[in-house]
Amino acid sequence: MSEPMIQLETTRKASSNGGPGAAKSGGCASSSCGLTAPDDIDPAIWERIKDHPCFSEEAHHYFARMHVAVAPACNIQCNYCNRKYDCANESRPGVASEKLTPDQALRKVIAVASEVPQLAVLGIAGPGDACYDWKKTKATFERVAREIPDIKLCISTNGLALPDHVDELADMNVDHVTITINMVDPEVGAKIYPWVFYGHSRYTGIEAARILHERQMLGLEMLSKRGILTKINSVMIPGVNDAHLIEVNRWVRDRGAFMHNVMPLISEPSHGTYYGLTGQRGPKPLELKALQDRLEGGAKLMRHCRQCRADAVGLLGDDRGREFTLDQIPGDVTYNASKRHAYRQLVARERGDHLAARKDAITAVTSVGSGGSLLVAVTTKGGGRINEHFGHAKEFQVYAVSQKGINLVGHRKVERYCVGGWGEEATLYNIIATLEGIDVLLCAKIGDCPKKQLAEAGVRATDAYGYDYIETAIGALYAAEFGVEPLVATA
Ligand code: CLF
Ligand code: SF4
Repeated sequence: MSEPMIQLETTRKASSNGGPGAAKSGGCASSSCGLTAPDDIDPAIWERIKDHPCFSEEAHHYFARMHVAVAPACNIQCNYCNRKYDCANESRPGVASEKLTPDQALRKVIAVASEVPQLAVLGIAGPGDACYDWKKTKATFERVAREIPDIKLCISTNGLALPDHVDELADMNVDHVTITINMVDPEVGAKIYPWVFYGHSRYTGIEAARILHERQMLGLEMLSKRGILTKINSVMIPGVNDAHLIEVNRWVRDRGAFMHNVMPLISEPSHGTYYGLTGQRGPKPLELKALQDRLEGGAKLMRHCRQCRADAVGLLGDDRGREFTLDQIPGDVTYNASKRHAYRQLVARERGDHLAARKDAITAVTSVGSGGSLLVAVTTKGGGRINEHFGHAKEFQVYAVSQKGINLVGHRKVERYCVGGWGEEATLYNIIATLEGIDVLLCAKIGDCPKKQLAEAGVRATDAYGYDYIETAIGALYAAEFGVEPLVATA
């Protein structure tokens, strides 16, 4: 296992001596700011989401989740799923995760919680359905809650068996639930679900989709009634449910959903799914973004989902699952809370500063008359800062900045450019293609060679804002581009 990161990487390298963002980073420098809810969030809700990397975009810079694949049985068939792999409702299709018994899962959670200070949430997200394979889900949560009471418990479900377990979820303090809802019209549903298994019988066609739809709506209403925060995942399937998801968004908002996460269908023929084998394509990134833009104003949108594995471990953009396979975990592992506790104290201070700096940056860009806009990619390894070198980045977070504010609009995964101290030419070529449409790339450090090739492709890359908060850097960049008044650091 690699050395855990307890410190936040906030320090500008000696060679990076300032640049436009240097004097502006940090917002309030005092550690006594503490952490209060952002202005646009009810403080009571903030308390419940502030450490959940999926339910709070801001939290995903600081906190990690881990999944344990303990519930492999499923009660429906989705046309984008091949049972050899993980549940594609929550996870990246085509991936087979390590399946565990509840006791093995407990061992793994203890090992991860002792080593990964950012860990805040334990999720059960396939393969299979956490509510249908309920005994194993429940046994896992009960064991883990006994050992690590402050870990948040989270499940993802297709919703068919959900109404049978809402009371127990509430009793177990499961405060975050995801339901995958791809349709509210059974005619659309019949094109997505060939069958469901319900009440000892198998149903097909429109009847199957109708049963699933009714159970999903009932489950959502029951969760809302008990005050459990519910996220809806929808898989965007062009030509099948893409336009229909606008109606889905309305239905779930009206029934109390906290958040809506529209995910792209991934349908590689090699995954062996019905859609993959019949040529059903997934949406292009710009089609997904266009739909998400149309959904703005309805149920709150999640735009930072990584479609992670069913055995993922770590920050959303940095899966450390391979470091924690069962064969690497001692049989007699005991929980050591010290790293998590130290990290939380550090983060509480840092986040207060980050939120203040973010607010300043957004106020600056929204309060000017410039009609300009930029699409900005950033490299980060957490902490809300531009603290990753270009050559080490495995993804770019993409922000849109305009008079509307500074908003995360997605991420783009890439292969690491620098391997063994050298940049790979073929990898750079792919990275440049991945960055299509990006105006500016901000990173902690970048060499002259990739910088020059990116510039030739129309992407201006700079490390002048290295180690600044992301929003502070983007705000300063916007100021430099469009003549906005520079930001003033809060005293
Ligand atoms: Fe896991 Fe899902 Fe809970 Fe998060 S993931 S069960 S809500 S703890 Fe998160 Fe991963 Fe996206 Fe899921 S980024 S796939 S939304
Ligand atoms: Fe596959 Fe998940 Fe659908 Fe079940 S609910 S068929 S595991 S994608």
